[in-house]
Amino acid sequence: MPKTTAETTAQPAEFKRSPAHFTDRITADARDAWPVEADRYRLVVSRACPWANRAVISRRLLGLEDAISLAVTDPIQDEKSWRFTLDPGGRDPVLGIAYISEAYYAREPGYDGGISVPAIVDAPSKKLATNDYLQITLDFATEWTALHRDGAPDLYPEPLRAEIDELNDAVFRDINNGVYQAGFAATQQRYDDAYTRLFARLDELEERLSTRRYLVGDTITESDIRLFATLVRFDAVYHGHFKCNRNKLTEMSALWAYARDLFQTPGFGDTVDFDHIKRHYYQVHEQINPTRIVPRGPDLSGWLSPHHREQLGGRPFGDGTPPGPPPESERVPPITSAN
Ligand SMILES: N[C@@H](CCC(=O)N[C@@H](CS)C(=O)NCC(=O)O)C(=O)O
Repeated sequence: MPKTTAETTAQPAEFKRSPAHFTDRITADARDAWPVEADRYRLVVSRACPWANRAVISRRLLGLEDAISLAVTDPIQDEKSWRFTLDPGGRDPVLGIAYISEAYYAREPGYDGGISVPAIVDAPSKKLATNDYLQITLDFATEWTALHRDGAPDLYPEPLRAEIDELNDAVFRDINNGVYQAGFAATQQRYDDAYTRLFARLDELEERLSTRRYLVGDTITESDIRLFATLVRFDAVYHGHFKCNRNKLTEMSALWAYARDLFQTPGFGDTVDFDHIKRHYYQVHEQINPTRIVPRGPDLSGWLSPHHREQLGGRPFGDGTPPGPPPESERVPPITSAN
């Protein structure tokens, strides 16, 4: 099986996330020589990946679908990493490549670092522009504004940035990355530490979200996107596979209602493919699931149940409006009572 970032970076006693290697930014002023431009770049994601999911949600909320096209990889990597086996002939129809690594090598011949999604590829040159997952969504929100849809929300409002950044750091450390640290811990101590930090932070957010609809301010922001990407995977993957099992998300009433509220908001649940998520984690991380058996559960129908969070007020899109439905070619399988 392929080596994942998690495997290749797992230290004897601690899970280390490798820093993004290609940190160029795509900006309005082209300061890194990558100008914001419609119909030029391709956003390559796995629907399994929480970091990529953030970029897909931001793109949906901001209405950037027409500006930057989407390529979805097979959820199962092989020894050459993420591949386009879902596409006819096993090649991305726009880039003409079979593996995302080809765009990394086009950018830097001889590159031997990690290959990861999300990745933004410059379609004309077929070169990777950036794989800086922490910056991609912030730049969608603040640099791609000329290409936003009418009614796009402000996902990174200037007056709230300090609060958003501070919260995001804590959520990254203890939750987004915390679940990986628990799952890939190689010692009891490291696991215990990650588990303790994870649930302490979830308890804190449970409290915070019991009186407010969204994490910061009264509208959806970058912080909600980041937390959602982990929460939506929690019961399906992290609870069992990563041993984050003090309780399920469905047992934390405010967080569960908050996650459902977002899931049912256009731009969130319509980006989530539970089949890709489950197959990726359970089949690729062979060292923690040697049989590679993918569990049947959990029952997903609760994601569509009423959340009653409107009672807390809040204006999901601020002065803006929700996005329309996703393009036909980007639809994910709906939740049914069978899954
Ligand atoms: N680029 C970052 C974050 C993005 C990331 O970790 N993406 C995962 C998928 S969730 C990935 O592509 N890992 C490489 C692999 O699994 O082969 C990193 O290298 O740590």
